[in-house]
Amino acid sequence: MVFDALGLKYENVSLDLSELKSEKLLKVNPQGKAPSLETPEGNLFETTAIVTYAARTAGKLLGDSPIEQALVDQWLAYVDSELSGLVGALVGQIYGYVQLMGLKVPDVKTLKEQLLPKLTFLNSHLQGKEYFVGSKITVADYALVSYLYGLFAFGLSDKERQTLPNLVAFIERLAQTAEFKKYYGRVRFGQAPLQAPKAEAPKKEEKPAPAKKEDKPKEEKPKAAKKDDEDEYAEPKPKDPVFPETKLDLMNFKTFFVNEKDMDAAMAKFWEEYKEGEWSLWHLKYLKYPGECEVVYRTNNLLRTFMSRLENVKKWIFGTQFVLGDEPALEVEGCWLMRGSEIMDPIKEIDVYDTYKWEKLDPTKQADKDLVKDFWTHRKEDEEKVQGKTIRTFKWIK
Ligand SMILES: N[C@@H](CCC(=O)N[C@@H](CS)C(=O)NCC(=O)O)C(=O)O
Repeated sequence: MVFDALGLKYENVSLDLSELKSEKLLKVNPQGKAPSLETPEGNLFETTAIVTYAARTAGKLLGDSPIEQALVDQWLAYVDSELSGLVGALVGQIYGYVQLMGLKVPDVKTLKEQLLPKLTFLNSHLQGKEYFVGSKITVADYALVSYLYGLFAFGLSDKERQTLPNLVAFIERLAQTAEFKKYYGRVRFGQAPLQAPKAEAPKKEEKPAPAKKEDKPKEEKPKAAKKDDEDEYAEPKPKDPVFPETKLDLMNFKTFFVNEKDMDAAMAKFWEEYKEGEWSLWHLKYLKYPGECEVVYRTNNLLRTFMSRLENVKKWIFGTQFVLGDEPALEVEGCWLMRGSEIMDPIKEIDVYDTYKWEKLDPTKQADKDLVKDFWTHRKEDEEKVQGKTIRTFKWIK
């Protein structure tokens, strides 16, 4: 956001959690953490250092006088020391990556109790003000809104937000900027706080491995470091499905596709690597009940619930998922690449599996190839269309 606001040129590289400790990233940030910045003058880590470097380079967004500059530093330090840890732990649990990374943090309720007095303090500071420092937007505002938006959207109830009206107005003010819209889309506040998913979904009964086996499944080596017996959900892990061999490396492909600017080149590479049978392509459409999918923010909740169930199958799928159309006739649709030629059991076991219509695509048909392209090459919310319907919400399945 700050780089866009400053009009600086940059390249944004998205990484999967698993890539954080890769050799490539460790060269930029020896801690293997995001964000990190490569510059011709040297590499940087720590968000605050990165945004102040950018703002100093452009000579903007840092305050107009020594006292304003010091106040910007003050709020950046406040974000780092008072806010980021608590918000990161709370929102990180709701998003599920705290559990994925096995981090030990206090529960959501405890974190919220610690956060609410700080939010009240920030809310009072904003009384009668539009921005945190002076009368213009500064990097401090971007730092604050980055932490506050996720928390306000997914972690607080309507009632809690009502006690913090200046902060809600602040988020909505920042949300009008092109740079906010680019990263977060339209501002939306959930009706109720989202529940943090459990560390591991409770396992269903183990199914016998499929009879047909082209190649032997790899023997799972016991992982010495992981103490499953300490996990309250510890049960034998269901075996991974067995798939025919493939040369398409899904992890590399995802990184390539998501970052590639030339969509024709991205699609051409995909069709080159795609082999029917090793993989299959699916069009998904949510089966609405009357009264559902009428309002974007509620339909987003529905989409989010579905996405939160995909954690265990992500390693075998890639694609996009959308809320499409106009209120009150929205659709939730997606197009996925999936390992194997049929829908794998772990997907069929997802509790909301039956609420979608799953249509297998036939890439020998031009219309089905066009559909994949349509779903995978359009992302701009409220601007672009997919299947002739305006994109309201876009999500990668990756
Ligand atoms: N204080 C650092 C925090 C960086 C950080 O912890 N980033 C998280 C992602 S938001 C991360 O990379 N975690 C991976 C890890 O700790 O291994 C900053 O603001 O840049």
